[in-house]
Amino acid sequence: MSDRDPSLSTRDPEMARLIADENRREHETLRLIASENYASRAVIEATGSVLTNKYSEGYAKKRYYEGQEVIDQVEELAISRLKELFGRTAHGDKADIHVNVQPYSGSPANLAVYLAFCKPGDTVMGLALPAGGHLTHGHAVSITGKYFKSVPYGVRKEDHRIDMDEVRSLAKEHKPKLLWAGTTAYPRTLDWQAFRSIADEVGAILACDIAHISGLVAAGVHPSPIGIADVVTSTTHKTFRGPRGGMIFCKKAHADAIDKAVFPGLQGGPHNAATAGIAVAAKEALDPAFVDYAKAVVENAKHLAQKLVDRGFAVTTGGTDNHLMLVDMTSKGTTGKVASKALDKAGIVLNYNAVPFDPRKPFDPSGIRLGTAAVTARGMGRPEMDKLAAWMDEVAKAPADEGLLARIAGEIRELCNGFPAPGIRLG
Ligand code: DSN
Repeated sequence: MSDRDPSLSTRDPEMARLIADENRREHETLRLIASENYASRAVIEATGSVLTNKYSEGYAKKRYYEGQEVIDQVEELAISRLKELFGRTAHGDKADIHVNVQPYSGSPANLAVYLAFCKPGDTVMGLALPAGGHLTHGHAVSITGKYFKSVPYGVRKEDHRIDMDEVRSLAKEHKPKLLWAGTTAYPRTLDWQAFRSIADEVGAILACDIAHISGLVAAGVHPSPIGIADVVTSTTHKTFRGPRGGMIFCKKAHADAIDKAVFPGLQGGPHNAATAGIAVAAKEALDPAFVDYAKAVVENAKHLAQKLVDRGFAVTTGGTDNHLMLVDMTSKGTTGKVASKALDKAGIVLNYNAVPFDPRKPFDPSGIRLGTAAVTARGMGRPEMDKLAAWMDEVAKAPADEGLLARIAGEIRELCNGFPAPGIRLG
């Protein structure tokens, strides 16, 4: 059998080597991209299983192909675990939570919301991308900005926080069909009730995108919009620590519209191996240790933000309430791109990012974004955040000093050896 079905390293040594290289890279660098994490070995095993072979268009007990006796259980297990997990911190009637685990990722989940509730040309509102929103919340280059009339709201110039007065006045003026609350680069707690009351004042559907913070929401470390919003979307691979995928929570009154929008509206067969990985991640998040993890993510982020402020970094809003922070590198005499490329060489992996009211272009902006979800998954804490702030300071002062970058990369490799990452297999 092994001759007919050889292992990856025998069948395709080139790809096996690339995967080994990525294992090593992920082991020996500090992963600070705020939207990334380490999925556990168990999640990776489920995601790399034979479940990938099966087509199962439809939903449990209503499929378009035979042979679903296992897949139905996989999907139902994922849904029941997510209901239990997110029901813990949801508002109102826990029995009124419907879950769809079939979106391929966060963007398709968000598109399903448009398909369920809007017609092309309808007005939608979301946080502007340069202020920390997401492409699919109506940005001009996204289908959501091309097929819908998008009215973006922003953050205040003085404190870079979402201006709920602006949201209300724009909503009253433009009467959106759909109001998005959700962010990809915003370090502060979102006031779901405030969004709810604005949506109610203008008769809008309220959709909350918790892709970045779903692990924090599940753990009760960030307030939950479930039970407040009409619909809540998320990816499954950020603070939630699952495989790449998407999920949608909604009130039962919207279940039919959401399910039909996902399939057959937007997608064909669900990615069943990803669904299994989501179920495993939900089981892991139901463990009390996950609450400790989520609290540690936020504590590390707050600590790191303060250490960066102490070293003269311009952290937007002065700190963070969640897992991420945005830093304007202008005061350090450099740009986001120069800094992120130099930090990458030094083993500190993050992304360049626009900061609010950034005078520079999105492909060469002023800031960087970083988050603590992945380093916390390795067990790192305050002492490692202190070291990280010191290394970042050194790099920011001399981003072209190749010797310095190589020295720090070596120190980080050594640090990482003491903090094995979940799911990483060094061959
Ligand atoms: N690409 C994700 C992020 O980095 O925030 C959002 O989809």
